[in-house]
Amino acid sequence: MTGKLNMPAPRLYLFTISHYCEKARWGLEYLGIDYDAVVVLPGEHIAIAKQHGLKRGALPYLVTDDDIIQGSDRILRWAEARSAPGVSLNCNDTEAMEMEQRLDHKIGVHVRRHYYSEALVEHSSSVRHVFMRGVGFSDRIKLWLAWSVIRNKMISGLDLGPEQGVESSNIVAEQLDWLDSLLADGRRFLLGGDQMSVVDLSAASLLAPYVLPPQHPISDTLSLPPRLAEQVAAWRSRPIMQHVLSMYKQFR
Ligand SMILES: N[C@@H](CCC(=O)N[C@@H](CS)C(=O)NCC(=O)O)C(=O)O
Repeated sequence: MTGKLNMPAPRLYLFTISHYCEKARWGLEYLGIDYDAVVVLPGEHIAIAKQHGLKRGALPYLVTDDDIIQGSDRILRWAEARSAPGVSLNCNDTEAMEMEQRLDHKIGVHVRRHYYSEALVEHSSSVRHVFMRGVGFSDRIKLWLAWSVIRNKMISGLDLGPEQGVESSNIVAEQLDWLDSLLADGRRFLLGGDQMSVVDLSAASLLAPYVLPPQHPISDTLSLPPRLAEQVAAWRSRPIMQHVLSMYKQFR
């Protein structure tokens, strides 16, 4: 992707595995904003963020000519302000913003903890495999060598384990009930109306790891660990999961 009028395109710093990063990528692309993706290694991400003057290492962030925008929600609002007339995700609608925050803080956090509590604790090479996607040979070696330290830091930093996995799974299930209830009146989109909004895009990207839509950029690389796969198979027919698949099919 290239910038316009010889201006470099903004750079989106991301982890390949992160569903928040997928949300930002999809949002930028849907809103027609050019960007260059910079895949960052876990462990190195804090130092890279510091080099950019950021206090926190959290990805995604977007580096533009004159600003750094950190957080998928802020990136989407930045992009919406620059999108072509008529192209919108309703990012500034008050109800949409409240629902997006709920999705980011409940679904986003607990889908991640649910997945990692089994995948990183019991099948950590499958997680490393995803982090390796999109990085060069020497970075792969670095990741390989540092993996046990990174894994342990993630396990303590994200508070992972069997009980925590069950706790997060229950929290996600409550949120799925809420999302199913929104769709119960037959609406096409979570916010109502006749266009995809930031609410659909957030719900879809943050829940996508459970159903791995074929249009998802890492659907061929990410695999669910066995118990999670079995649990999620029972969720697949839920209206919200069908909605996730449908949003990906139509808009990704
Ligand atoms: N609410 C934030 C969450 C971002 C977030 O938690 N990013 C994780 C990856 S999934 C991260 O970079 N963690 C590493 C860190 O915070 O140092 C967003 O929407 O961007």
